Amino acid sequence: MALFNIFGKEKKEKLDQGLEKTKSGLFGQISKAVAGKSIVDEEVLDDLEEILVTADVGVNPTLKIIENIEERVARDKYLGTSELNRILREEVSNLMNKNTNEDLISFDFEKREQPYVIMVVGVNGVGKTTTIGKLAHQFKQAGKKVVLGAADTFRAAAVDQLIIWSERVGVPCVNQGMDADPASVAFDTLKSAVAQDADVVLIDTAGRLHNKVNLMNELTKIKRVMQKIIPDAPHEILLVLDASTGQNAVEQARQFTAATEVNALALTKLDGTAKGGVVIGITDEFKVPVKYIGVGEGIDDLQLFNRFEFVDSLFSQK
Ligand SMILES: Nc1nc2c(ncn2[C@@H]2O[C@H](COP(=O)(O)OP(=O)(O)OP(=O)(O)O)[C@@H](O)[C@H]2O)c(=O)[nH]1
Ligand SMILES: [Mg+2]
Repeated sequence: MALFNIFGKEKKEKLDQGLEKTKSGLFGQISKAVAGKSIVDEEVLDDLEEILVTADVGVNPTLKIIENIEERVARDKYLGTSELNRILREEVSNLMNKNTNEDLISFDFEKREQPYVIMVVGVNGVGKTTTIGKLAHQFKQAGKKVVLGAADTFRAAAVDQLIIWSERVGVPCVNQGMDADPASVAFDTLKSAVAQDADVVLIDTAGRLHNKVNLMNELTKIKRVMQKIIPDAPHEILLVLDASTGQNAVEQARQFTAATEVNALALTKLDGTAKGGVVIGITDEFKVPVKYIGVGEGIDDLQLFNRFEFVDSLFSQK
């Protein structure tokens, strides 16, 4: 399988490392819950329920998982606690695979007539600009011509931050400085991308609070203006969520998906958090696919999300 090529191995190790805290939290708790017990009984299931909720899997997905395990226990009264990790792994995979979209395995894609436009949205500090830098790097590595657009003109230094990333990656960044009209920057960026026959455009936007109506209206305006150049743009509205905020990230996903046509999710900062279980809850609750995950601050620390690899890293015992 293409997943385990040379780069795949390094990538998998990075994912294993990134999920370390979630994993040790989850399995440490499970080991405690089953200590001295040989079979999965009511008490073990109660403890497991609490552990999953605490690991930020979310209440509804947790209940689904527990119900399924209860059914297995009803069928097999002597289900051993030594089986619990394997069973949990199966139930988590089933839950995550229900959503039938295929996971992407490469940043490469066929040449399109016009550039593929990704507009990146999300609240302050979740990792939008960093994700754009990392994505630009991945697309460039895949041989794509990338153009960035600095449409976060709201915060001092936001434009500079994107320019620094564009220099690191070696791709152009269209900007009009701070305080410029974001829609006008987006318009210029698309114009320039078309003129250069670019493959991918990444548009940074200001971190907006989902409950601020006028800021949401601004996103709509950016979109409308972009469509004057590329009628079906943006092709991807990528909502960036900070996994380390756990259930807050889920709440942001609810609000953004209700207010804008988000069609892809990126979950950042999976490294260093014990709240990685949030990925399970998000793939269960939203039809919008998790497409990218951030596993560190470095330029290479962004991966295409793959459910199989994720579950494997979460449950593999070394
Ligand atoms: N550990 C870790 N840190 C990350 C990751 N992604 C982003 N960060 C860090 O999160 C911080 C905020 O990232 P930004 O990219 O500036 O976030 P933003 O959403 O653009 O923020 P605003 O422009 O203020 O709305 C930075 O210090 C990043 O290095 C990740 O996957 N892992
Ligand atoms: Mg930013």
